[in-house]
Amino acid sequence: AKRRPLVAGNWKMNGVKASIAEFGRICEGYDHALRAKVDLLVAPPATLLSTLAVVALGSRIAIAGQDCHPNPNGAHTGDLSAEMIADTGASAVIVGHSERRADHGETDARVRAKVEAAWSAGLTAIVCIGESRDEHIAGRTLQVVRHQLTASLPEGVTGADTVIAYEPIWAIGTGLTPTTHDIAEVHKAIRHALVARFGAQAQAVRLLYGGSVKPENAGEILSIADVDGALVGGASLKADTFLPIARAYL
Ligand code: G2H
Repeated sequence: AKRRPLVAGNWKMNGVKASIAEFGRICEGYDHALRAKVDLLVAPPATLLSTLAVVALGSRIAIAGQDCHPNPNGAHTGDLSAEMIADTGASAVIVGHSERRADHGETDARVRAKVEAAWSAGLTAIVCIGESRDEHIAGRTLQVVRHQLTASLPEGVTGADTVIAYEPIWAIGTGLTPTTHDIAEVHKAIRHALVARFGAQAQAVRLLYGGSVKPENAGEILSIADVDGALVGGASLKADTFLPIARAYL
């Protein structure tokens, strides 16, 4: 199965009204040549979702939330439901990012419930998994990642409703990246586990690498077999660093 690459930007807790112009530059830079080769997505903070969804109209850049609550509504002060995310014009939502797992104690079971909520709202779930530094050093990466996959994904995953992002926690925002050999090995194991559980339809699920992706290393990382794109944090905040990552596909 030939999967269309996806370069996704995760703005995390960055971005105010002044950032709308920068997003406009990202849209302008997503030209005909890039659109022919790669999908682009930006996940801004929730305060900018509706605005960026409007700015993105016509550019074909997808907008995503960074998290959603598992429940459809109710007494959950400060939370957003998947339906609310979809209502802004977003088409996807990131769930289970390691920063959410760490800062908010999110378990695999809760991530799984969020994936189901995302699907119910018609959103594509971008599910993040990845091992810690200690697990990496102990050589437990594949074991940890396989377990997270099993526990974080509901039944019925397809390429249309789910994207997997492999983000080694020790590589996030640190400037460190695994070797291309290590990334290839983990992505191969993820693909294998997905197909074993969900069958042939899992061949269409895109597997992104995340963690300190920048223009300087994008070419090497994005050419690895079974890497179908990137989840980009810091480098997604500026058109000058985000677009060159996508251009690795030209
Ligand atoms: C990993 C990544 C994007 P960064 O969290 O989700 O962030 O590219 O800044 O390491």
